[in-house]
Amino acid sequence: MSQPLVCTVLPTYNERANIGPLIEGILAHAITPHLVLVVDDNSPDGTGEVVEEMMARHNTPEVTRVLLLRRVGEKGLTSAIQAGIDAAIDTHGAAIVTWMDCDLSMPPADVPRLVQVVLEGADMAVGSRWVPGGADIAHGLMARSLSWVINAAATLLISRQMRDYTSGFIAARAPLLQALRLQGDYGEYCIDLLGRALRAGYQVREVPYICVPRNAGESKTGVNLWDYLVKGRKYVATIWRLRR
Ligand SMILES: Nc1nc2c(ncn2[C@@H]2O[C@H](COP(=O)(O)OP(=O)(O)OP(=O)(O)O)[C@@H](O)[C@H]2O)c(=O)[nH]1
Ligand SMILES: [Mg+2]
Repeated sequence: MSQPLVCTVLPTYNERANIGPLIEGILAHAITPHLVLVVDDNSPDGTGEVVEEMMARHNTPEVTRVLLLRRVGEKGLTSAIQAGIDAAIDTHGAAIVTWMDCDLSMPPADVPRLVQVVLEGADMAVGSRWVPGGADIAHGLMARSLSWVINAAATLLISRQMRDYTSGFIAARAPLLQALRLQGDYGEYCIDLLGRALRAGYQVREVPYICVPRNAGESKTGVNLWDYLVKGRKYVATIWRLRR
């Protein structure tokens, strides 16, 4: 029996120093036929050019392993991931789609651990910092505490089945992603997706992973408390909307 195509969608904005090692790592650890699809919002730092170099290095006339979807005049994390999911399934026929941050905080060696859980029968696997074996050694006390509070509230109000609702490190089967489209601007899309998947009865499993510090470049989320509070407000609103 032929193995299913897995596509990893990589949303990037100014990840020039990270995207090359990330793509190399994903392809080196792949356990099935694997396509890497970078969705770059025309990053001024030249991330797209690095991806083009990777395409020249890894693609052959027989096999495409790396692709670039360059969006011009459009920006946003959630819409970038959704555009990648649509291309992965509709254009390239992926059976499983995974996605992750591109700052190397989510180790590429962990992608196959998520894929394996889906191959074994789950509809969705979620990289989790908050189950035994997982950890967050990337963030300071303030960011970790806020994340802990948000996730504790989500666990309490949405479902006790999950611990890391703001993961952003996901592998899922195509039918689930065709039924549940991403909603929201930034990290709250993940709370929303997991909440709706659990409610619809999909089998969702957490896989522990250790979130490590960003390799290079700048964070787009939080440099100060105000940034976190602005984003946190949307997270809280999403949890409240999905409460049992
Ligand atoms: N295509 C696209 N990607 C984005 C956009 N904003 C952020 N990203 C990517 O989304 C991922 C997460 O961004 P990060 O800056 O790591 O933010 P974060 O993980 O929420 O914050 P930290 O915890 O501080 O790392 C990275 O791969 C970014 O390059 C965007 O507007 N468009
Ligand atoms: Mg990050």
